[in-house]
Amino acid sequence: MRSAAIGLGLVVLAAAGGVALDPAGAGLASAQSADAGVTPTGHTTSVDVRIEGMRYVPATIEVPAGDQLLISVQNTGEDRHDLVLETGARTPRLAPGEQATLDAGVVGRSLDGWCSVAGHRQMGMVLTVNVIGGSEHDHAPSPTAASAAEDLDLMADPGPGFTPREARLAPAGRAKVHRLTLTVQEVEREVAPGVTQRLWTFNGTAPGPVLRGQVGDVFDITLVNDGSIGHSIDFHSGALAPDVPMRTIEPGQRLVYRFTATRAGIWLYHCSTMPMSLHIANGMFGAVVIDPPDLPRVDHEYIAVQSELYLGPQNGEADADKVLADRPDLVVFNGYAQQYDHAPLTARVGQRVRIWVLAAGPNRGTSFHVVGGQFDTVWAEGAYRLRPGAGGAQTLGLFPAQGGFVELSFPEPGNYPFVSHSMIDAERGAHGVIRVGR
Ligand SMILES: [Cu+2]
Repeated sequence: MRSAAIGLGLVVLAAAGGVALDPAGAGLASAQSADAGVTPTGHTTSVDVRIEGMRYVPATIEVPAGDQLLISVQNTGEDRHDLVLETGARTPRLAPGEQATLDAGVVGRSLDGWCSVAGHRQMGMVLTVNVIGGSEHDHAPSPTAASAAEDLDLMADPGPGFTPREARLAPAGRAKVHRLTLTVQEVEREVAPGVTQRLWTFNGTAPGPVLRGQVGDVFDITLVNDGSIGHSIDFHSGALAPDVPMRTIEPGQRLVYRFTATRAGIWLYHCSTMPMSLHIANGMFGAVVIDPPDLPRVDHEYIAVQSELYLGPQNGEADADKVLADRPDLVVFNGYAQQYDHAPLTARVGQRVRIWVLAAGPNRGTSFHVVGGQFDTVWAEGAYRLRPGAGGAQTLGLFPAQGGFVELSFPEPGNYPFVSHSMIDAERGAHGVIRVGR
């Protein structure tokens, strides 16, 4: 029993180490689909491919029809990568400096290859195997699972397990040093009625936790990567050299990121591992609120972080092709489509309400508007744009990664929707309600 367990451990270790050759399994399986009925020559073609950054060098390799193809892959980059052929033959994930040999079997047709780390193929990590004297390159796309967007119905009610994300923003408190561990966790979360995605999160939610403090506070953050690929974090709320604290860490690793919040704002934090578009789209973002000095007390303080979702299959990760094409299925506040239609924010007539807004993206800004309301106060990107006694404002316009707050009070009871007045985004889920009572 004990020796069997140890033996198994060794095999797994060797595969995870990335240097193990799998002479039988992968090679035989791929030979059946790569040979296209060609007569084997009995020769072997060996090719060296280096990974440099997000590229295979060379990116095109040639093999005579009927030869067995061995591809030696050396990862000279700084992140983990692999090489997968359309036949399913693959290397393990290779850490920087590691090497593995992929046995493509006997090759009788041209083949596509790519890196299977999320988003890397879309960033150009593709390899073409051209066969000389074989059949034409078959560009049949690999079959993909149906998108969860097909199950999307924004008129539907959320499931019985639905709990709205708390939009009420707690006061900053008195601590001058904020110590927090942010753990990257891959979790399945409902993002719209009937639609669940496998998100990459900071501490299990997207957006991640809201941090709040005063100008001069120190934030001592430990990032732990419990995910399955490399991740990182970038806090806009502190100025520092990004080289070390914003580095990508591999699963199982941790880093310490310490910054001083020297300026007020509602600041974005996000994973900055490539492709950032995909890492943010799949849940890796959040807000740091640093209060302007002498921020007045109000009756209600809310926060709305807007982001997009590019739906992959049910329970799957974001669709990297949709991210690349800038085609979101949903635009949402605080991670769930129209959640405050189902669970409205509340206020009373005449009370002052402050709403902090952050456009987390990855790609879309917001034109934040309250239907039936007018803002008498607008603060954005470090300064008041409008204060009571001057004019009024109808929207808070924010580019991606910008933030601010608005203040207003309501003249009479009713249900006041809040939206991004980029109307297609309101119709894609950036919509909620403030229920105003007497
Ligand atoms: Cu990430």
